[in-house]
Amino acid sequence: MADKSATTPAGADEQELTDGFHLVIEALKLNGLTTIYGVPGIPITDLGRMAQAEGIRVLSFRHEQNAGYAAAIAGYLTKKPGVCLTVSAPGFLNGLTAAAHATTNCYPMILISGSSEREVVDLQQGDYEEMDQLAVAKSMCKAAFRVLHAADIGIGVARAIRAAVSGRPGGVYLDLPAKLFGQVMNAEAGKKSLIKVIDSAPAQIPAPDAVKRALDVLKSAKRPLIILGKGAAYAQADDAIKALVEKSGIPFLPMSMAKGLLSDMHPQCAGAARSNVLRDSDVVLMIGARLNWLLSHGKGKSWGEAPKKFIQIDIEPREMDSNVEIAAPLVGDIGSCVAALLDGMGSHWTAPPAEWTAAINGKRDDNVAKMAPRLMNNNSPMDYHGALGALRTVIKERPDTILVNEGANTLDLARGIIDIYKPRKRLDVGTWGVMGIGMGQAIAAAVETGNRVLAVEGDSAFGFSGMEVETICRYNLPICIVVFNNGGIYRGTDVNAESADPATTVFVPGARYDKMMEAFGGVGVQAESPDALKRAVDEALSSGKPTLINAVIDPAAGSESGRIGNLNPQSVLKKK
Ligand code: OXT
Ligand code: ADP
Ligand code: MG
Repeated sequence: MADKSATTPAGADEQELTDGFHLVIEALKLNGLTTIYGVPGIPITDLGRMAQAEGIRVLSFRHEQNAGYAAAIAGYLTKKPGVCLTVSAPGFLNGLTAAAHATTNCYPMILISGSSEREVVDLQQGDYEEMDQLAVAKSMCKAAFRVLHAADIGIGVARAIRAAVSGRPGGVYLDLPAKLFGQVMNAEAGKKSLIKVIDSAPAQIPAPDAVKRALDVLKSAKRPLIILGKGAAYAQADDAIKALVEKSGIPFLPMSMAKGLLSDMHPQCAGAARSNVLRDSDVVLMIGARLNWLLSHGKGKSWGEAPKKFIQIDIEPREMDSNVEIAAPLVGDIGSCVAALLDGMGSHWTAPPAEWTAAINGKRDDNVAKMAPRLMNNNSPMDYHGALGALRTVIKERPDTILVNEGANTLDLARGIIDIYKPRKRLDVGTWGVMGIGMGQAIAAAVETGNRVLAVEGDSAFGFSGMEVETICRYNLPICIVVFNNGGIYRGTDVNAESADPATTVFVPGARYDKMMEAFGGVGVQAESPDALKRAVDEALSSGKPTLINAVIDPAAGSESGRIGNLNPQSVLKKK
């Protein structure tokens, strides 16, 4: 309860009082939001202190963007909004990138920022960290709210929670002006003003005729395919999805973060025959995946010439027909939609034609066999395949480890090489292909699940959030970071022939990222061969000690932009 000597309403001497600080904390706790990721400062330093004193776990980061990425992935992993707390203007803007990222990726997250005085901000009189944050947030977030009165804090938090998790999840902004925290009110009335959100993400049952339509289209298929996206992983309907895939006998293609929803070793997994299944399938059932750039918008060369019919399960009706016609839209939550399909399939479902499944399995086995020898090399300096071959074995032996992955070559090759065995064990750059998610995701994964975390990072990617190694050491988290150090963005070999400045894509050669971890009391290791890398990672994951392994990769081993070099615009003028 608040100190009664604070600014009190008339006649308040006799009453028990509360204030904005305490109401925010109580509102979060009442709704089970017991972890905050953030950076302290005016006007929210005391909010963090008090939250910690009241039993909320408050993790202080070195930069708000990383705290925001942590909150966003916490939302993905738990289906509860992850909370990020920032100071006004610049801190808010740092956190906003992550809230926008959460919205883009459909992760539930609440960005709470302190803000400056409305009266001064609105007259643009130059307040400390002045900014109309609500206006800025509106265009980047799924929803944005401001609370001006202590009595409305309960409503504000409840609205933010509902907006973040119901329907298609996303990033929500909650603006709390500095003055709000000190506002005092009667404690009993304050308690009554709080809301425990009931059924924050209600089941959305699909319409029976939509289910029938979907089953009719699926039955008509000769070469069916199921695509699982990260929405399917988020939904935590793991058993129902496995049952649907297995009952249907249809090959499935996991999108990057849906790997492991069913094991990559599952006999129906077509991950290693990606091009073929996209090109040759005739009916595609999409479960929690969008036909965006990652699926070539559902058209063009990679989808082949033959006509294709799409069935799409999504909670967001407006997703349908976003890029191509959806023959059978199935709007609802994935758990309910998959259960309805299973029900409608009855006890006799005809498996897809054997020529189709055999062709896919043949291609998959060919690709796997082609890759196998490349993964066995013990070259020094390492190439990507040798290094990732070692990490692939680590994950096979420790399938509960959560893999965080960013970079270009480091991302694209790890995605194909490292098999994932369990749901939600692969976290990566997501829909935007954003660098910088690494340390925030690693920290939240460790905090939210208690599992070991292996972060496989390009040296450029790591640099975006590298200072958080101090945070990892401070909270003593069981995170092993492997920096794939090839001395640059994509490669470390570019040369600028025109001046003494280095080329734009290269870094200091031979850098020792492992020393950064040692600086804060963690374990640093330099690994120059796949065998040494495997030994070091095993030791780190066994001990649980914060560890950074500087994995020396041949600077010439990567390719421009990894697997997406085709997206680079080309100049019609000759390169110098
Ligand atoms: O079927 P085919 O024959 O085609 O074969 C496919 C599969 O069937 C097969 N496969 C397998 N074979 C055998 N065995 C197994 N197990 C197996 N599994 C699969 O392999 C192939 C390929 O399969 P894949 O990967 O599934 O298929 P494909 O065709 O690649 O899929 C297409 C996509 C689009 C779905 C996929 O490529 C994808 O998900 N891509 C995501 C790419 C992405 O998001 N990239 C990150 C952004 S790149 C760039 O923007 C970077 N920046 C700029 C920047 C960014 N991003 N952000 C910010 C805030 N600022 C700037 C920067 C700075 S990257 C970057 C840093 C890079 O440098 P680093 O040092 O960090 O990293 P290095 O490159 O390592 O130096
Ligand atoms: P990926 O990148 O793996 O292809 P996307 O992020 O593009 O996945 O797509 C995820 C989709 O899942 C989004 O369209 C989102 O609306 C949907 N989604 C998220 N949660 C649910 C849910 N519980 N039920 C149904 N659809 C969901
Ligand atoms: Mg690199």
